[in-house]
Amino acid sequence: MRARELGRKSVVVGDRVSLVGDTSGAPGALARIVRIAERRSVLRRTAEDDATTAEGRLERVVVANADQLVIVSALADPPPRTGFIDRCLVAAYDADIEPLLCLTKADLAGPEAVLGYYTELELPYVLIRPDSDLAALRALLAGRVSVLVGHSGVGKSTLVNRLVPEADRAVGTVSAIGRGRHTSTSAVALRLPPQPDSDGDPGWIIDTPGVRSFGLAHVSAESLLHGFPDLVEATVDCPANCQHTAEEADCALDAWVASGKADPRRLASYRRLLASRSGDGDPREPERNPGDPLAGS
Ligand SMILES: Nc1nc2c(ncn2[C@@H]2O[C@H](COP(=O)(O)OP(=O)(O)OP(=O)(O)O)[C@@H](O)[C@H]2O)c(=O)[nH]1
Ligand SMILES: [Mg+2]
Repeated sequence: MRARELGRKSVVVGDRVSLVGDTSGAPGALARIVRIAERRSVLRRTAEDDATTAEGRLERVVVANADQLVIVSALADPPPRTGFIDRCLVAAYDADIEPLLCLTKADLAGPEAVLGYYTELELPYVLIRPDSDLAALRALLAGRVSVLVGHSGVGKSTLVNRLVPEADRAVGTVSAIGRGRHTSTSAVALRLPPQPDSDGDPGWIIDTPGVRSFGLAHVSAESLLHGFPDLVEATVDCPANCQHTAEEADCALDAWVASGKADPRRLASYRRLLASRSGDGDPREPERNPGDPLAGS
């Protein structure tokens, strides 16, 4: 239990804490959390993008001390949303956590459309199908604390159960309209099992509940751009105080994209994010980009 001296400070999954009391872990043992160690990283999200609304100010710490953000997206059922992935990338770079794209349900659809959108990013990725060998993923998870984030029903818990056979995470079904049922309701950190071919630390994996969106009200407009490393270079040619919106007459991003140096869909996605922060975006489907496969579904 939390000690009273912690006050309102919350303890989140991934926190390193000091315990006082009976730390045997035996049934009935009681220990108090008396101190939370300084966090190496903090992954946050807000309920909405617009910091001027109450929802936008409602900030949640997803996990502490993660080294890697595993962005889990199904290739179908539910369809991938590059706008959502872009938001996760912004959050990862903002929190100084390395991103890894994990594309599940590769048995149902090909990854070409999603990977094509990210070609200029050198974003590490893994493809997962029910029978796939997980050695490449295990190698990327080794020695680090990784947190899985993604929409409900993309297969986060299914993957955790394969990586940690005794995890016994509940797995849900995806409804006819392609939405998961929010099967997981809390984040859980699990130690990955040691691998026969390696004596190093296999790392930790954190399963989290599916999220509908990934609000970024806590990220400054300037920091949003860090989620778009393929665009960032162009902005040195922008006039002073350029906001990089479509209304800026001399924003260098337009010429950058026009000359083929970046995908126009990436610029459109960045500008959609900028707009949603000022309350101008589409609040219903903030993470959907028009170019997404099955975007109309
Ligand atoms: N075809 C196929 N189905 C999969 C794959 N991975 C997971 N599924 C199915 O997708 C459904 C949802 O999986 P879950 O693991 O519960 O998804 P989740 O991301 O944990 O969902 P929440 O806990 O609601 O956030 C289950 O019916 C799984 O069997 C895959 O690689 N291929
Ligand atoms: Mg789950």
